[in-house]
Amino acid sequence: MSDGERTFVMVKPDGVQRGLIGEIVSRLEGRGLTMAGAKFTQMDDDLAAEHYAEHEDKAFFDDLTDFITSGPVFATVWEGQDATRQVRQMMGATDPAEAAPGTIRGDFGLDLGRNVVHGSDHEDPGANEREIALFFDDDELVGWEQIDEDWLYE
Ligand code: IDP
Ligand code: MG
Repeated sequence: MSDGERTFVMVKPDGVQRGLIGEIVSRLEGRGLTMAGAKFTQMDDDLAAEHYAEHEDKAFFDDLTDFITSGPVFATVWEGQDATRQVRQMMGATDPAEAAPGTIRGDFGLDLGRNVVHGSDHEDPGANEREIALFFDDDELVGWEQIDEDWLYE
């Protein structure tokens, strides 16, 4: 059985514009993770500032919040064993130039400020729950058992 950990994954405006929603969802599904929520939306300035609060003192903060609010995003929640860390591995390094081929950023990105996807940081305890709560009410999340669960987990 999965430990039922949930994590937040968002296709950023560049990923949406480049038609990568399906590709990214497909990779997460293929890995065996279970979608627990999804929302196609455009972030406003307040949500962007809250979501990226840890970076508010950084020189790139204004560019980052301008970019993340510049177009629609696809916000999702995924459930599975060690989901936060597993997704971060699938995303690759923050800078696509350093991201390994085979990772989402390594396969679809070139530039640090256009790295296609966001995922909760597994090294920041509680980041997953905090980010999920920013984007989703409890009743917008669905707990369900995937038909292949017995074949995904020992
Ligand atoms: P992460 O997205 O891999 O968790 P963070 O360090 O949390 O990386 O940074 C958040 C986002 O801010 C990154 O995904 C990237 O788009 C952007 N970013 C991070 N560092 C820089 C920088 O030095 N210059 C410009 N943008 C940056
Ligand atoms: Mg981060």
